[in-house]
Amino acid sequence: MSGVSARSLAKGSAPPGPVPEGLIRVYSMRFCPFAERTLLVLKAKGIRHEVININLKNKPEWFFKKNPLGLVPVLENSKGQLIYESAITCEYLDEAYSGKKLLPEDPYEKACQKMIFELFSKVPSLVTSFLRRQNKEDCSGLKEELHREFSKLEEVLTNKKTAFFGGNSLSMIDYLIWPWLERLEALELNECVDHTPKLKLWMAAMRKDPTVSAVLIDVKAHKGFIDLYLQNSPEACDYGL
Ligand SMILES: N[C@@H](CCC(=O)N[C@@H](CS)C(=O)NCC(=O)O)C(=O)O
Repeated sequence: MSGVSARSLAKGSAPPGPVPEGLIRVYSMRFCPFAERTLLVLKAKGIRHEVININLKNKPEWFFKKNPLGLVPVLENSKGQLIYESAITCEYLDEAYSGKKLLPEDPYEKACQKMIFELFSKVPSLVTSFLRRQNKEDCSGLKEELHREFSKLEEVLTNKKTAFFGGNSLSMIDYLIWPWLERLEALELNECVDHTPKLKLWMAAMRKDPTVSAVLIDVKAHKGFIDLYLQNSPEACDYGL
């Protein structure tokens, strides 16, 4: 019952048992961009993990004991410790596990990544507003706002003169931003990056990364999920299974 492609657990399901020694568990939802951050970091660092998908349209009662906010992602380790909020889960994984360090050691470089994270911070809610808009509602304002937010990211890449946001190799900040850019095509929002050539090159480079390509969901599946999600279907989280 665990695994990245397993059906989600819903209201009435039995709570999962303790996490086996040597594993970490992530409560996720297959199409959640926040949970994708955590999955990217788990994969990039080669951390042994299990995935339990949660039906977010019909949450199990026990899930609120894992995260009082009722949101995915949540990590649970074999000591029963729980960590929620995607950026916190990613930083925790980077600190708690050996292997490739995704956040820089240098305090200034680390601060730079956090500042870029703040520059990006309006994008998730803009994308959600776009997704939830009523069918015929004019979305040109939202598109303009996204256009402006992406200009800020373009400026970072232009000033840094590097292929990735943390330098010339991929690091934590790239994984934190990527899931929303992955969804642009499925949301028919590609025009919002027409004016940002460096961001487009970054997107192409991201797609080539083995971690990103392993975790990536294709456009058709994203669209299938979005259709069911907009219909408020309890099957949305399990689209395609
Ligand atoms: N700030 C949270 C946001 C997580 C979030 O919004 N997750 C969504 C799925 S993409 C969720 O769990 N939604 C359930 C709900 O809103 O009830 C984070 O960074 O982890």
